[in-house]
Amino acid sequence: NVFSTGGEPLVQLKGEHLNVAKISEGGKKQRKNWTLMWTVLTSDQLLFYKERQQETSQKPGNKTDVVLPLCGGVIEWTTEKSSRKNVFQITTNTGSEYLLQTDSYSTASKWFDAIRKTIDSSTKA
Ligand code: I3S
Repeated sequence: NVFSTGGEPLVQLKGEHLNVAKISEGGKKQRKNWTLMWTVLTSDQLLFYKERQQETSQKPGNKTDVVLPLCGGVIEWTTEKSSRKNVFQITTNTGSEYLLQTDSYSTASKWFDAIRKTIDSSTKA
């Protein structure tokens, strides 16, 4: 379901609610605080919104609460950083670390695969 919305970033994966916890910012450890965020994957960024977005307003700058650049990032599954299941970690090229989690393995792996592909393609670009 890849679609382009007229000059806005190509949306690879439409919004879905995922649990998100930032555990490090710029290499500095943060207190873990899981938050349910509406998550959108574009061609080179992951966007987190506190509130569910309409498809027409899925663009950066429009009440985007967190923009996570994926170029140069690393994604890996982790069983050590949380007791929750289906947790994967994204490390940005500036050394920020985010955990993402959802109880559905198929949802988690769908996001994992899509983000990994996006990291690969935006890093090569
Ligand atoms: O890695 P931690 O510190 O065990 O993570 C837990 C804490 O973030 C905890 O909050 P408090 O530090 O306020 O107690 C959360 O409630 C837990 O969910 C965290 O552990 P999990 O295993 O859920 O990531």
